Amino acid sequence: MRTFTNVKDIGDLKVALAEAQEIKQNRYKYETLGHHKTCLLIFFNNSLRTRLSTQKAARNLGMDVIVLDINQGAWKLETERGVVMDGDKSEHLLEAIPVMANYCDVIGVRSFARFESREDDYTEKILNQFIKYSGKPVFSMEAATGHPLQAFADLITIEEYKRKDRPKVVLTWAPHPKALPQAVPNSFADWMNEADVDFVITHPHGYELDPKFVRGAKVEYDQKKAFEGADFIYAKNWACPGVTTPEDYGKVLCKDMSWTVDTEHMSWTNNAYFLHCLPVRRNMIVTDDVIEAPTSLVIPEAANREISATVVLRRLLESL
Ligand code: AN0
Ligand code: CP
Repeated sequence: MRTFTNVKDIGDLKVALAEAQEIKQNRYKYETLGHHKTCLLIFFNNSLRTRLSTQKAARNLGMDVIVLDINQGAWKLETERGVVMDGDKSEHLLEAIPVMANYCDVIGVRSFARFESREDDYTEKILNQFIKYSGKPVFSMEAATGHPLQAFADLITIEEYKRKDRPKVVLTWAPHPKALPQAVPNSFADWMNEADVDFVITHPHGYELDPKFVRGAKVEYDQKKAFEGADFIYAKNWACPGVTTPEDYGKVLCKDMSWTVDTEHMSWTNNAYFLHCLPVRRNMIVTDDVIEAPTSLVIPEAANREISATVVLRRLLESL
């Protein structure tokens, strides 16, 4: 595996899940694989889980790790070609990428959607420049349209907790005060569509996700109907994806608090487990009671980020 940006990169999910369990039994099983190899983690945006779990994963494999918060301490970067750089940006991404690549063997990039141009975000303009100009294996740590390390950890968690062979998994939109990217719901849909689950997406009108990720999944606009019989509820806010109304791309169209996942919502389900990628705003996305209930899996889900990252880094190391 030379890049990790979507579900196709990981191949057969059953094989990947078996590898995840193998790593979970002994996370140091491949501790010599990364000897004298350096993993560079580049953050254009904030992170708690990805920052820590990916470093831990790299160390599980014996790698050295460099973490760079590129907006703090490095030169301010221009990302557009052709710009006369007479402003506050001192360095161009087109030099910075090959320079950084000199010092490492594998590169992780976190670069959120900027909501300036749907096309730039949905063509993954920043991540693809790293893939093109670094000459190194590149993996997404949440880019403009996907967060595959999260979706892989989510699938591992569902596999561990499912009570039937083919559980019903519901992705529900929930309210949030600020515009958030579609990366998490996009990747969750990308993975659930390939997994052995009955997958349903529910959101208010106008929040339709990109068809590239929704594919054949069922979309149910009535949240209560969607929740009926659910075994897992996956809550997430996202801003308008601009599929039906391109002019609304990145806007907050709805703040309807009746979408907040509370105990009444959970009573419509088949005693479902609750999932969220975190960070979560309590009593916007989910109530205190639901996130603190024994059926809340948010902490084991976050713990599985170390496992998904270890599997992915192992595959990337094997490509060197
Ligand atoms: C980010 C998002 O919604 O994409 C990161 C989630 C893992 N969340 C926030 O910015 C709050
Ligand atoms: N879930 C997740 O990616 O969290 P961070 O943004 O804290 O890394």
